[in-house]
Parts: sequence; C-alpha cells; structure tokens
Amino acid sequence: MLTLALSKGRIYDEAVALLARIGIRPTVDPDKSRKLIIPSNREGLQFLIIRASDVPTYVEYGAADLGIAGKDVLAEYDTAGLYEPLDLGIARCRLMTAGRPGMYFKPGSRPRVATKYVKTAHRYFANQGIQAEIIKLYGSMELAPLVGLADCIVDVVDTGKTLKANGLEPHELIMEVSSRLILNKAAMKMKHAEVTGFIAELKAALSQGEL
Ligand code: PRT
Ligand code: MG
Repeated sequence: MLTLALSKGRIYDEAVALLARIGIRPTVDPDKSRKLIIPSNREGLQFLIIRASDVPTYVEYGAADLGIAGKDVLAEYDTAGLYEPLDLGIARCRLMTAGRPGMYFKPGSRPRVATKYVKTAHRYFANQGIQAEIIKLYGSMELAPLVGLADCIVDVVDTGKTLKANGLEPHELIMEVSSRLILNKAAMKMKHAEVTGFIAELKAALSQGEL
C-alpha cells in the first residue's frame, strides 16, 4: 500500500487532474466528507488529506510514503530526511516581498517583515545584508502593513489580486514556486518497486504537457 499526503484546495484540485491521466481517482470528495484517509480507485494507493504545511512532516516520519508540497513549504522545512524526485509543475505561484507602493527600505534600516515564511524571509534579507525583524503570522499577511504591524510582507502571489485589493504591490521576487512530489527515504528502500513504478507513471503523465 502506498500512502500519498496532500492538502485540500488548489494542490488537491491540480493533483487530481494529474492523477486522472494515469487513471487514479479518489473515491471520496474531501470537500464533501470529513474523512481524512481517502481510498483511491486503485488498490494499493490511498490519500491522506492534511494541512499543506504538515505534508513534509507526515512524509519524513513515514506516516505517508509520498506527499505533494509547495516549494514554499519545503523551503521552511529541513528536508534532509526526504527525497524530492519530481517537480509536478502544479499550484504555481511566486514567493515575493510586497508592501505599500513605493515603500522600500533605506540601507542600514531594520525593516519589520510579517510572514509565515520565517526561515526563507530571514535567509533572503540576510543574503542582502539586511537585518530584518521577522514577525511570524499564520495568515492574512496583507493586513500587517496596513495597520503598522510591519513595513512589508513575504507571501506567495498568484494573480496579485489579493495584494491589490489591500492597496499593496509586489516588490521583489524571492523564488518561483511549484509543487513537488516528496518521498520518505525508507519507503524508497522498503517499497522500491511500488514507489519507482508510481514515480515513472507520474513522469509519463507530466510529459503529456502542462495541465
Ligand atoms: O491553509 P493552510 O494554512 O493549511 O495552508 P496554505 O494556505 O498554504 O494552503 P493552500 O492550499 O492555500 O496553498 C497550498 C500551496 O499552494 C502553497 O503552499 C503554495 O505552494 C501554492 N499556492 C499557489 C498558493 C497560491 N498559489 C496562492 N495564491 N498558496 C497560497 N496562495 C494565497 C496567497 O497566500 C494569498 O493569500 O492566495 C492569495 C494570493 O492569491 P492571488 O491570486 O490574489 O495573488
Ligand atoms: Mg490556506
């Protein structure tokens, strides 16, 4: 049995479209059910429906053999215990700094940055010689610059509509983000044939082009 962990929402929707290319379908819609373990139509494959940021943890500890997680989430996680065999090219977005129009920092200043991407933000500013004060938030980052909590935010941006609706604009690109297939290292040994077979199928599905 292979267990694949993924989150509801955009990753789920695009992953299901990709899996459909290899004939795999969940048998329950997680939006219509409270079930967290979802069988598939293929014997030997099931899904775990969990928070996006919990996916690497389930996979590292072997509670799931495989997972699908955004590069933004993986960049915050110590991924030494995981393999990342495939870029699935789904749930694409950009991790960016954003703030009020024209708000850039002076050299030597210590900007306050609100984000849930604490490690990545710290690394990004430190690389530019900026000692940012990182304020950890769990959501609605766009609010922080509007109420004086932070000078700017670090968040993922897709269409940019959320920033615009809050009077903010994207500033600098930190990284391009897409979702990756991740793999438990022990599963690669213990379930080698199953795992490599599944990865090969996904690779073939991806070679049919963008979703
Ligand atoms: O909800 P939870 O806290 O569990 O996690 P999550 O919010 O990170 O999960 P989810 O399902 O929203 O996102 C899962 C993954 O999708 C992320 O880790 C990214 O890799 C990827 N992704 C792609 C995005 C977006 N696009 C995206 N636009 N994740 C979040 N957003 C949010 C963004 O944070 C902002 O609030 O959508 C808003 C911006 O969208 P635009 O189109 O207005 O720019
Ligand atoms: Mg969310």
